Amino acid sequence: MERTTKELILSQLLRKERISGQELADSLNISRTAIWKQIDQLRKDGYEIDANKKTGYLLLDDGDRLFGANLLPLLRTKSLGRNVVHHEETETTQRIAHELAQLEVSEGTLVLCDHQTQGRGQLGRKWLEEKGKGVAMSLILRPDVPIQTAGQLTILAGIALAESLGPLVEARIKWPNDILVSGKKLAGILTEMQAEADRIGSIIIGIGVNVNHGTFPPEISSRATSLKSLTGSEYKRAEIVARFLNTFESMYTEWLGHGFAPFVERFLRLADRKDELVTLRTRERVLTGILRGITSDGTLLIETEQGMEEFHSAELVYWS
Ligand code: BTX
Repeated sequence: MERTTKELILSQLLRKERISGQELADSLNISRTAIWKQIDQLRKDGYEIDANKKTGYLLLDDGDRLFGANLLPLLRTKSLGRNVVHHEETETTQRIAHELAQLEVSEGTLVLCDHQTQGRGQLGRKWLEEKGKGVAMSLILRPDVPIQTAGQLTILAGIALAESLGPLVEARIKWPNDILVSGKKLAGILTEMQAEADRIGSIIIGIGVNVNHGTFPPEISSRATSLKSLTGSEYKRAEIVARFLNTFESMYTEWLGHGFAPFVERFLRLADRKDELVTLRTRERVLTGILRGITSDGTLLIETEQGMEEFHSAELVYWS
């Protein structure tokens, strides 16, 4: 992927060592004036850069950007997130990930953006984002597994996300794809697949996390929350991404080798409204019952008046 001059300058500055304008100009084969223009642009983007006529430029603060070079030092993974495609602004990271998946990029390629303008939720719903406040990422995987097991990755990613945020907040999973804290939505997961006949080409796991939001648009303000609202602290978004990837990679490897069964207990510990009366909407009906858990393949178990019923695809109704 072609990197812009601005990105190339940034990756040098992210080494956090002072570098002269001449050195930068020489290494990129452009004029010092061109370097200065890009530095000015980076400052407008939120990077705090000290400039000294004699000694050159020093990055003081990375402005909490989601540039790959910010993420790399935090990763303990082998393949996940090792190839990052970063966009300042895009409509949806899912679309970019779908395009990249067609180009056969490596497994674990991660699409990140600082501002997602038309984030997608499930069933055509929208995921709302505020510039520079949240994480919007799409992870490309290429598992060689039966197509019907692909949905388990949503739950797996949910467990990884909830566990990785565990030290910060008490996160619960609303089956199958939302992360809640105190009944409000902190994060959402959207898993999409590219398949041919009965073979998975790639799976794209899209994750949105509310990190440093202070307020939300009126339509979601009563049901959304952020790490900042919950803890009173701001977080580096790259740290949240790294926490997730560092937790998820070994789970993904275990899932490829041993399937979903080893994760049922971990899910049950995090399941929201377990053993409580819930309302469930399926394509055919709306019903109530007690949420008992999931089967060894991730199917939801609800105890209704008819006995224990299994649901592969349905939605727990929390909000009208
Ligand atoms: P979902 O359909 O379960 O949730 C969408 C619903 O959640 C919306 O209808 C709205 O009520 C509420 N909502 C919208 N934005 C937020 C928010 N920021 N915080 C809390 N609640 C909200 C969940 O779908 C899956 C979302 C995945 C988003 C990621 S971001 C990266 C990737 N790219 C992309 O376009 N989508 C995914």
